[in-house]
Amino acid sequence: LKAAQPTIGLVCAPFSGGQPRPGVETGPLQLIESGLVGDIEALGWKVDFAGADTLESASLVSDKPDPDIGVLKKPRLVSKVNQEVSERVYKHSSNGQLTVTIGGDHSLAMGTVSGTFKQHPDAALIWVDAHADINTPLTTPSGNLHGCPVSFLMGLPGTSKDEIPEYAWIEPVLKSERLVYIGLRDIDAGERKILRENNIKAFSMHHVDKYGIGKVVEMALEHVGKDRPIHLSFDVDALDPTVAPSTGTAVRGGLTFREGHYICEALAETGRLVSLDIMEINPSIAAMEGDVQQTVDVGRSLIRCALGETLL
Ligand code: 4U7
Ligand code: MN
Ligand code: MN
Ligand code: MN
Repeated sequence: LKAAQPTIGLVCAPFSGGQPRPGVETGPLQLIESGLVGDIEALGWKVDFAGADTLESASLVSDKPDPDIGVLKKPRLVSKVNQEVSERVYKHSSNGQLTVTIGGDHSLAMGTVSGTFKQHPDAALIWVDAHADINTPLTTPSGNLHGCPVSFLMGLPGTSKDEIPEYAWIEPVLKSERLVYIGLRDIDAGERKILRENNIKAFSMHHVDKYGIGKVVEMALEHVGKDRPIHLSFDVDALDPTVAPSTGTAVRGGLTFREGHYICEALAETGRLVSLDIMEINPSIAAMEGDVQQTVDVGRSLIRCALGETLL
């Protein structure tokens, strides 16, 4: 009897409510239209995909008032969308599929990580980003929820059910020792304190320069434990802006094309990747002709590498 063909559960999350710049909600459709599903199938995977526009809550227009909670912007909408994303990711995950979620802004990781960890409570989270996205409702300087998903997943002060009942559905599933960052270079003062106080492992661009990406990924895997299922949440702004220009919060001095791809390849090689996010591609942001195509192409090739393309 032949084993069932391994399957990718593909989730499109056309959502921008976690940050102020319009356009990031069109990232997923661009990835699909450029041929992502065919890419994945060509690697031998089956693709379980409901369609690019099937997330009901993402298209909710602001016909309902959604006043700020403290400084948090669009808090109810972000919560609702993420609850739906969480259910979708969990459904794929519980069917034994490797889930790939394409965003959309990075607040969506509240949903993707919640859904993944419901099926794989012992998983590790590898967060590749220029930013730590660990602001709490009490520390966020912007009120933009794409800078806060990790704090909700860890249950940090300000995120509890009592303090913000709108997010009561998020379980604090993430332990600080199961989280590791790669690519950081723009961290807020409040975040720095949180990283230090919780002893969170973070490899900044300084560490990438010092040790090389190969050693950094090795140390990252060693830190979280070599045998765990892995959720990779990849914000394309981790890459240098010359590599991925079409994104909302670009910061110079980022990962090279190869460094970004190496991370995906090395995690594919472990055979333990259970969930992948590719977030923050914004096709409305372009300084030069070709920027959008370049960024979409990079997103596609990161996904292909994470799904085994370059394994020999
Ligand atoms: B992204 C920021 F203040 N830290 O909280 C904030 F610098 O998902 C940026 O990584 C967050 O792109 C960036 O607003 C969120 C800011
Ligand atoms: Mn970022
Ligand atoms: Mn991010
Ligand atoms: Mn961003």
